[in-house]
Amino acid sequence: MNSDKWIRNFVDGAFVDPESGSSFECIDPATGRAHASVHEADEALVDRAVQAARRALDGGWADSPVRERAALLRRAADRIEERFEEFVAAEVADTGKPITQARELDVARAVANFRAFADIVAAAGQESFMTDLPGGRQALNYAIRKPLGVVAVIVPWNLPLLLLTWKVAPALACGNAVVVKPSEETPSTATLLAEILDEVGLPAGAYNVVHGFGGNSAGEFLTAHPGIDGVTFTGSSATGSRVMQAVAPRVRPVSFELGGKNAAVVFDDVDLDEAIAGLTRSVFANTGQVCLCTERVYIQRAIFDDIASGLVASAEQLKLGNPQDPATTTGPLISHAHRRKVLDYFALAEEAGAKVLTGGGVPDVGADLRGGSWIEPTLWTGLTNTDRAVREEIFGPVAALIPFDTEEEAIALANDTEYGLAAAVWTNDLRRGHRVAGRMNVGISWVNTWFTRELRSPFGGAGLSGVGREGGEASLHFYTEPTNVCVQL
Ligand code: NAD
Ligand code: 6OD
Repeated sequence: MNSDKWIRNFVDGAFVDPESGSSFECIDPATGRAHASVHEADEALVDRAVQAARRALDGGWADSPVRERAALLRRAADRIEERFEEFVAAEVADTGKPITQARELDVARAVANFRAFADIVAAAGQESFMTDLPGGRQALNYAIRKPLGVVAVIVPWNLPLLLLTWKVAPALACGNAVVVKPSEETPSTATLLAEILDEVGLPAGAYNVVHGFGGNSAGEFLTAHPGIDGVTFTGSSATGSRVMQAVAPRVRPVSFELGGKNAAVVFDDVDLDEAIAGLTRSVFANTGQVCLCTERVYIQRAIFDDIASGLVASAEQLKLGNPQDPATTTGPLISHAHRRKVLDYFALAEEAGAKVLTGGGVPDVGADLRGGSWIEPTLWTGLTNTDRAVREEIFGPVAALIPFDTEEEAIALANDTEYGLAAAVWTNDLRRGHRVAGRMNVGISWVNTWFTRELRSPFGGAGLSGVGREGGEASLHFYTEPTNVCVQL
């Protein structure tokens, strides 16, 4: 063990350790060195967390006034801002992501998530309907929204705090108690958040963190627990399917935000520089490890070479290196295991006839970082929609560039996938932009932008990309159970 730092579970308002004494190492992907050890929750500790959550609900949290919950969320946002650099450091250590990104995206968005859902819950109304009855009488229907209950929150490693708070903020806003299972790769910020929520006065048991892996570990212990009332999960489609099976016997509601194989469609009327800058972000942000990243770029034939050469130039300008350097743009992949998966796709693409325009291998990032899971930003031509590297999610800094001739062809190519998460349309013809964006079979379809987020809008995916939506009212719906009261007047 290279580090004395221990990351602990948080149950019933206190940091606790499991009886089993089992633990695992937390690796800094930039160096490959362990930076902390994590206590792995056993089944008994997960059970204690679920029971503590139930007690918090029954003890009054479920019935607490909305304005108090909204105020608590705002205090949490303020407190994260006060301890901003601690969160940044923790996120960088767990993920190897550039410090600039951790500041500007990950932690900033955690603050925004708490503030947004405080506002959303405070402004929420309830639907009501008058029903005409025979004889001129009427009935008044209105809905009372109660918390869903004990919510299992399972999140991945790519944007750990952003994705966690995107679920925890609305869940708490609606009066639920949560048991959080962060990714085994990135346990730190969920644990720091426990300190914050305790400091701002959240009742013991309303926020619990259990650490561990998926199968036969904390993830499965949690989803199979009879005491949970619902699961909100972000991760791969394969794991989503397993979680669905785990909750199926007790028919619990699920909200799933899963994988993507997202397309960009670039029309020949576009502003080239703007499109190249946007595509560079959408392909390479977070080293391609954002579910919304573009892995398929369809380019109208007349500008194919211009876009391809522009993208190669910008890919080659990305600065890989020390995450602590504010000039670094691109970090490593999350782990060596994930890099093996991405490199396997590199090999598969080349076997299928891909021409590698740039990248395709492992970069030399210098002696200090050589143990990290670094990979080169990569672009291919020569592949088609039938190739596995164009059909399956890779989750790395890589895209296939594919030409098209007509608008109809571009739409068909973009929609030719089992996923349905995100798309981006690049054009200077706004009528075309609206038309094509609306025909993309995805949860979010951008025009001339990427990863621009409105937290009041529904967010999620279709097909292999997920079940349900969160964001704004959609979150309020998932995290509550309505009781319709019908009164004959
Ligand atoms: P993953 O599915 O391997 O793991 C996600 C979480 O589930 C982790 O906490 C993991 O420990 C847990 N888990 C694994 N097996 C489990 C089981 N059997 N029962 C319960 N929990 C289990 O995903 P990952 O590798 O951490 O993340 C990358 C994937 O997440 C990609 O596919 C990416 O597209 C997807 N993702 C989707 C979104 C979205 O909003 N749609 C956002 C981020 C990431
Ligand atoms: O922005 C969000 O709310 C969100 N859920 C983003 C998901 C990114 C996937 O990696």
